[in-house]
Amino acid sequence: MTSETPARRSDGFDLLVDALRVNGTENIYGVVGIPITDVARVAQAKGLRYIGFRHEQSAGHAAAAAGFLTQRPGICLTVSAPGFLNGLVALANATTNCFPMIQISGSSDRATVDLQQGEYEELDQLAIARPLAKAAFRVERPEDIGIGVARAIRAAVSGRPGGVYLDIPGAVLGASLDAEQARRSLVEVVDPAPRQLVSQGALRRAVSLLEEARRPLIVIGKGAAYARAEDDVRRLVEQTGIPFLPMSMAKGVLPDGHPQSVAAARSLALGEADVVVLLGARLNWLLGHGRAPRWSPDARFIQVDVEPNELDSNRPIAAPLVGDLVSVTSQLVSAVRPGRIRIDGDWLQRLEAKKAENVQKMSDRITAPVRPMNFSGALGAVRDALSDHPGTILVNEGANSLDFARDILPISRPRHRLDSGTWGVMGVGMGYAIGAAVETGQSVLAVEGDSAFGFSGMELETICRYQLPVVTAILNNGGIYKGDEPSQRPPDPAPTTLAWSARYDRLIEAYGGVGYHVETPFAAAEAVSAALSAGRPAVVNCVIDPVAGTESGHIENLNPTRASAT
Ligand code: ADP
Ligand code: TZD
Ligand code: MG
Repeated sequence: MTSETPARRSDGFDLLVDALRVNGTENIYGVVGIPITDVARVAQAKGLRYIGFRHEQSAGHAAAAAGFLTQRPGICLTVSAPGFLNGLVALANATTNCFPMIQISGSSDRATVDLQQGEYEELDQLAIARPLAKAAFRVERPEDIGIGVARAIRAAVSGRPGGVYLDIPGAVLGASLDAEQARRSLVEVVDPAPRQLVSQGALRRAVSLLEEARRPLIVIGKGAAYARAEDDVRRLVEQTGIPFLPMSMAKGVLPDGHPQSVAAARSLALGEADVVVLLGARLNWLLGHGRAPRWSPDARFIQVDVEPNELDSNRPIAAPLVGDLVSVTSQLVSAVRPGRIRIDGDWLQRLEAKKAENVQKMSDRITAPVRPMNFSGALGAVRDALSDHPGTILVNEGANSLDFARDILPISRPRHRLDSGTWGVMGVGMGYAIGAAVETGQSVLAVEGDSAFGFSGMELETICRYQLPVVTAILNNGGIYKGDEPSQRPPDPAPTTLAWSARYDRLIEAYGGVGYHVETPFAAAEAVSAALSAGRPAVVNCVIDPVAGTESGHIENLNPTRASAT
């Protein structure tokens, strides 16, 4: 233990915390136990914040959120074997979403683990983490902790960001070494994510394509949000007059209320665009792989991405621009001559008309006097409450709860929306909310399906223990997608059914937070508003009609049962 270490000596615990500290780490998320408990104690003693969770997966998701929000890798600390495995979903999810994080795990004695002699928490962790992470390293000597942490940081944030695994055996943490030697082994990473400009040739190719376009479209992805490219993206959009479409976590890079947003005419914009500029967005399943029927077969693409392998992954890219978004977008802004961008006025008018039509339809759904309330009614109320708290960060997961909230809840600031992301994963809710609250100090509203919430619900205790300004609104329709499915084997409930009568509001009361149980949009608006104003931990259990919702939400086409039925 550090307090017993003579001044001239240091140890692995000290060194690990110092190695993180010299690189700007302020917060560590984790669950303690053998052999890493003292990492957390030493971190606190040296002024870092340690946030202790109830499950490593949520700690990992918090670290990933920290990475996305700060451009510094979030740190997740886990114990060996089971704790390590619990954290891996978050590490893999961070890698999939291109968020920088580092999972640092203690591990058991190498000699006995490698001979499979039945060590306490025996597992070959490095081998298991490697295929799930962007990079994976093990530190075998205390004097290598500094360089190991430096390697992990650079790997996490350089190029395409991702999750990095760093394995530190207990013996390395406990090892003692000379304090001066320890100090000299620390490494401060210089320029971990260097700027990357594109060549004039690549730029000219892109600009001439834009000048040929008649129905151009800019698609903004979460890579642009992460890159903090909002100023350059705004210049590009406003100077060219090109309509834009945000991917879900890119909402707020430009405000949803921006006149050039065609989010409310998405299908029309995708289907008819002839030249598309992708700014930090992949042509994966979320964009129909860039293919018909979602896109015109004749559309040509300009793609800005830091990862060269991303280009041509689904569809040929006519003008690749490989570099960081801030540099490349500002290069584009300087190179484009706005007078030479000629957009078909008729197309813009049709986009406007479609937007107006869809906005009206949504407004009708929100105000329809439906009882029990449905997703639209409840989320219309949440939207009203949020309008008085514009700095609130939104976390969102579920199926219908995700689809409806993405459309109904406007986001007006960059990096103010975190959601199920590229995998459509459930379980990010409380972890993302905690990470966002800790890193930014701002209020967080987590809008959760009742199923989605269950994956990380025990972290309500963490939220209360640290008194974080997190309000969780649960859209409780009594099930996964829906709560009204008849069972094939009574008295067991159907596979999609959950307890509709569950009083999630009472869960948080057990930890000292405030619970609200609401059955009308009016009550929902009052409760969310009061909870956000109080800035204290709260749960709003919104009772939604169990018949509301569709199976798999908006991605029913990916469900083999349903796809064959239609
Ligand atoms: P979305 O889901 O919002 O469409 P994706 O996660 O599919 O976004 O794509 C994000 C893309 O952004 C990835 O291909 C990633 O390589 C890229 N990216 C991440 N950071 C940067 C950056 N700083 N500069 C350029 N591209 C980036
Ligand atoms: N497990 C994990 C880790 N991720 C998943 N995406 C799923 C399971 C499958 N799944 C979905 O894709 S959405 C969902 C599950 C279980 C929950 C939907 O129910 P909900 O939302 O209550 O959260 P709605 O509003 O009822 O649709
Ligand atoms: Mg549900």
